Amino acid sequence: MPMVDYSVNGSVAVLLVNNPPVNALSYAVRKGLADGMQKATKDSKVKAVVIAGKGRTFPAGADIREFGGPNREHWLVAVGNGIEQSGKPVVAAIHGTCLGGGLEIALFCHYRIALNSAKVGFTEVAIGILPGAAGTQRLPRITGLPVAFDMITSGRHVSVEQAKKYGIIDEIVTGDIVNEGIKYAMSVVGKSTIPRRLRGKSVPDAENVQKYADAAMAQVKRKYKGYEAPVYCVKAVQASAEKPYDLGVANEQTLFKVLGTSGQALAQQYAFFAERLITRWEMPGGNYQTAKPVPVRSVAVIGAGTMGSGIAVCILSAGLTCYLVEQNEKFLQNGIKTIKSLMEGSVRLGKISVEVGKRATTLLKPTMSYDDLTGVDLVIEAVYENLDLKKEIFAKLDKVCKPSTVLCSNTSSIDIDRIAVATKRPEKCVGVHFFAPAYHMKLLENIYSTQTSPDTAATVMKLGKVIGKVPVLVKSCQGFLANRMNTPYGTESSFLVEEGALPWEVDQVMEDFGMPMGPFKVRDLSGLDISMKITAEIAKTLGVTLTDETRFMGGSRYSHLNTILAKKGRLGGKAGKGWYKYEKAGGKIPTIDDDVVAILDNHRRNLGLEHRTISSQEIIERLMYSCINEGFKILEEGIAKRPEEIDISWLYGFTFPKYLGGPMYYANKVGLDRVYERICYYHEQFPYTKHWVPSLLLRRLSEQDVPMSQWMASPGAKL
Ligand code: 3H9
Repeated sequence: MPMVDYSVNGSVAVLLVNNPPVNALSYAVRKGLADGMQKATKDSKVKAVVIAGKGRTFPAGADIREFGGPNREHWLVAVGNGIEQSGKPVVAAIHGTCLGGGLEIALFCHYRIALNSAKVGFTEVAIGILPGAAGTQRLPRITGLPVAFDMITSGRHVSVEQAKKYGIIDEIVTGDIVNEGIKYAMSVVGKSTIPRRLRGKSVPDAENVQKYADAAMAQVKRKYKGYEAPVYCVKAVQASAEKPYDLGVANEQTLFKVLGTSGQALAQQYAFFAERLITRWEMPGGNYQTAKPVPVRSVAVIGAGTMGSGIAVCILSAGLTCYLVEQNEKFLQNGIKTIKSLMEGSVRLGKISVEVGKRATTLLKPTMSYDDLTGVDLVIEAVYENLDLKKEIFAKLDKVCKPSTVLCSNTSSIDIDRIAVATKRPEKCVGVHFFAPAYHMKLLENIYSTQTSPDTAATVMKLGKVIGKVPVLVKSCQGFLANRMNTPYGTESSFLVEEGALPWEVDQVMEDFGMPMGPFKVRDLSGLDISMKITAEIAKTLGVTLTDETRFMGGSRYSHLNTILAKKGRLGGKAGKGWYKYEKAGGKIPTIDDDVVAILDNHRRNLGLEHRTISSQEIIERLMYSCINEGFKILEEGIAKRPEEIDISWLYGFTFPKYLGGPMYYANKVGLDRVYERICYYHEQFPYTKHWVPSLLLRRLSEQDVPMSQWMASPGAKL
C-alpha cells in the first residue's frame, strides 16, 4: 500500500503522507518519501517540493510498533539526507503534532511553515529513547544548546509561536496547510538550498557546551531520577557541539541502539500502548463503542475540603461550570479560597492559560443549597469516608437533580452498590476516585457497580479525558483496584519494621527500586491520623477492639504501629514528627529520629517479637510481590479486565516508575514462576497474613507460561 501520495501542482511536487491515524513513519512511509524525492528530482517541471501529512497531522514520529522488529532499509536518516541534499527547495508544511521522527524529517527540509494550532517536539525521551535520526545534532544548530537540551530531555510539546521564536519554524500560516505549503514553495523556487542545510551550520555558543551540559545533566538527574534516556539525551546533544556533524550523528546512533534495546525503553513503550489500550473498556452490557456518554457541561462538587476543592480545580480548568456545595459559610469560603489560590498557581506554572484562569471565577458557583443543583449534568460527592453520610447525600441529590444527572462518589473504598441503594437511579450512580492531590495526580479510577449502566460509565470515562486525567474503569469491590492492591504494600512495610528493619531502611530500598518516595515518608505526608481513622473504622465494622498489643484483625496479621505513633502525637510532617522528625528547612526535610527506634524496640518487646536483619531483596519482595499477588486476585475476580489497567493505575495513581512498566509488567519481567514460588514461600512463613494466600490465577499462569497479553480476567473460570 503506497503511504505517500505524490502529486504535482504547477511546478511544486507534493508528498502527502497518508498513514492514519498519526502518519507514523513506518517502512512504507519512509520508502514513499524516498521514492517521491527521487521522482521530484528527476522531473524537470518540478522546481520545489512540499512534504505534508494527510488527515489530522504531520508525521507524529517513527512507528513505535516497528521497534524491535526486523531491520528494514530506508533509514530515516538516509531519507532525510536525500531531502537535505536536494537542489530543489523542500518545504515541510506542518499541522497537528509534528513529533520525534516527524520533526527530524522537518529539520531535514530547507524550510518549515506551520499552522498556528500545530505543536512540535522531540518526545522520544518519554518512550525511553532519544531522537535517532539526527535530531540531537540538528536541533542545537538552529536553537542553540540550552533550548535543545531542554526540548530533548523534557519531550515537551512546543507551541508554534514558541517554535518560531526558537527559529524552528520560518512562518506561521492559517488556512489549508497544503495550499499554504505550495504557496510558500513557489516563493522559494530558484533559491540555493546550500545555505539552508543544517549539516553545514555550526552550533551557536559551542564554546560553552560543558557549562550547559553540566547544568542539563544535573537537572535530569534530579528531575528524572532513575531514568536512563534523559541522561543519554544530554550526552547526544553535548556531542553536537564537540564533534563534526557526521561523527555526532554516528554517536547518536550508538546511544540510540543502546537505549533502544534497554529494559527501560521496552517498559516505557509498553506503558505508552497500555495507556491507549485501556481506553477500550468493557463491562457487562456495553463497552467503549456501544455506550453513549451523557453530555456534561456543568458539574457540582459536594464538599469543599481538600479533595473537593482539588476536584473543583480540575473541573474549572477544563472550562466547565462547577457548583461547589458546603453546609456552612465558613467551609464554603475556605473552599473558594483554596480553589482560587490553586487556580492562580496553575496559571503561574503555565498549566492553564490566563484566560481559563479568569473564566474560572465566573464558572465557579458556590452555594449552600442543594436546590441550585436541579439542572446540573453530573455531581461528584467528595465528603469524608462515611457510608451513612454518603447515603444521605445521594438520597438528597436523587430528589433535587434532573433525571438525567449522573451521581458520582469520590469514595476511595466503599462499594458503590451500598451508596446507590439510597437512590431510585442506581444505574446512574458510579464511583470516580481521584488521587491526592486531585488537581495534580493523573489517575481517575472510575468504578461501576452491579447496577451502573454502560452509558453512565461512558460519561465518567469521557469526563476523565475532558479534565485531563487518565481514566481507568474497574468493577466495584472493597478498596477497588488501586487501594485494594496498594494495601499490602503499606501493611508489609509495617510488618518489616516490626521484624527488625528501620523505616528509613525500607524507604531507601524502595526509593532505590524506583519509587519517588518510600512508604513511611508517604505516610508522614498524608498524615498518620488519617490511617488511624481508617483502621478504627475497619475495626468497628469487624467488631474488634484494638489495643497496642493487637496482632490480628479480621483473621489476618495486623500491625498497630501507625496508631501507636499517631496516639503519641506523631501525626507526620504537619505535626513536625511522625515516622521521621521534621526540624530542618522549616519542617520540610525528614530526618532519622532515635525516638522512633525506641518506640519500635518497645513495641517488639511488648509483642515478644525477635529482631532480625532483613535484606533489601526481602524488602522488595515483601512489598512488591504481596501487591502483585493481590493484582492477580483482582484480575481473577474481574475487578480489572487486563493487567494494563493495573499497571496504568500504579503509574498514574502511585507514581510507580514508568521505566519498570508497572507491577504486573515487572512481575512478567521477573518471571511468574519465580514470583509465584516466592509468594508461596512467604505464605509458608506468614500463614496468618491473608494477602500471602497465593492467587489461583497466578498459579495457573505461572504453570502454563501464558504471555502477558493473555492474562485476562476470568471470573468464574476454572482455575
Ligand atoms: C521516534 O520518532 C524515533 C525517531 O527519533 C528515530 C527513529 C530512527 N507509532 O495517542 P492517540 C497510535 S519515536 C505507532 O490515542 P491522540 C496509538 O497507539 C516516536 N503508533 O491519539 C493509537 O493507536 P490505537 C516519537 C502510534 O490524538 C493511535 O495512534 N513520537 C504512534 O490522543 C492514536 O494515538 C512519539 O512519541 C507512533 N509513533 O495523540 C509520539 N503514535 O488507536 C507518540 C500514536 O490502536 N504519539 N500511535 O490505540 C503521541 O504522543 C500521540 O499519539 C499523539 C496523538 C500526540 C501523536
